[in-house]
Amino acid sequence: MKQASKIYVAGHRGMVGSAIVRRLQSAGYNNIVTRTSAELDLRNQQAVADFFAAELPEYVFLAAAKVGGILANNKYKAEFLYDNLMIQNNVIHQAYVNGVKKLMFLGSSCIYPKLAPQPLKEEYLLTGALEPTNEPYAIAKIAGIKMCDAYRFQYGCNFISVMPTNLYGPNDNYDLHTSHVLPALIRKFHEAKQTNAAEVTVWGSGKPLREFLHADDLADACFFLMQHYNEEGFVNIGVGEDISIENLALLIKKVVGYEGNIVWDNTKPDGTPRKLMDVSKLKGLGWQAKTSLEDGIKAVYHQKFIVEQIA
Ligand code: GFB
Repeated sequence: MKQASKIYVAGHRGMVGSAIVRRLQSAGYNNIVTRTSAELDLRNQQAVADFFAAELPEYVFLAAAKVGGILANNKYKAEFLYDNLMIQNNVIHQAYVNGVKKLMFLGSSCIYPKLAPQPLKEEYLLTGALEPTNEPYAIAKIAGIKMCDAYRFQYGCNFISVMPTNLYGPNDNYDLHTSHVLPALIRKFHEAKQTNAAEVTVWGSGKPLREFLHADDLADACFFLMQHYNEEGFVNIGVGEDISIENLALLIKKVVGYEGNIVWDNTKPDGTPRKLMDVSKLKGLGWQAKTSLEDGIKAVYHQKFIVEQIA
């Protein structure tokens, strides 16, 4: 990938795609092609075929997806399966048809079996049943990995896959019904502090363990792997450490400076008990995350609720 190469970042308005665009631009890559979902519906086969034939990108980062937290995954199962399969089938196939030199497909740690041994090694894929709350999303992402591998095997395409752990960062979703836990808790504690609320409700038991990676670290890893990984299978991207939801809530409460109580809502699902990535493959290739969880939470909280609200 050269600085003048034509690079299509699918999903450039999302948290992941926007972080990849920032990373490319900071390295001097300025021939970046983007389309909003209003300009190009990636679920539309003909529209995607026309776009690729007209633009002929050399490299593709496939960061467009329908994503959401545990409740959104559980509620919109049909959309999570249909939208994601259509987006990735269209983009991966047209990348092949139009001779893209290299494509990176981004998945998620929820592809692993619900009760897989921890930490999650790449080889644990398809060794057990999936977590029911996000099975449709996971099935779509597993299909994406297999599609990249099949196109490599049958057509010789250099299509690679990476599986990030739970992410947070700029341009995250803060809608309390559809977001992931980290932005949801930042918003809940911030609003409770502002209104002097006596308590904040956090879903589930607080016992599940999750690993959190800053989107800028993810983008850096993607930029690195786009240059150094050219094989079938996939690479986990994570920090290699996790935290209970209870301790995450306490950390966010501290960062925000909220002094009330936490109440647990056990009617909401816990999801997978634990999904800690084994990042030895990534480390072996020469990459490691930089941002500590506390620093990352401080940065996103400051940007979202202090800087943006003053602006
Ligand atoms: O981040 P989250 O929605 O997704 O939830 P998953 C993680 C944990 O935090 C669950 C708890 O145990 C939630 O019950 N939690 C506590 C909350 N309070 C809240 C809250 O206010 N909002 C949310 N959203 N959670 C998703 C998958 O799983 O992770 C996707 O559904 C994807 O497919 C994504 O893989 C990365 O980590 O459980």
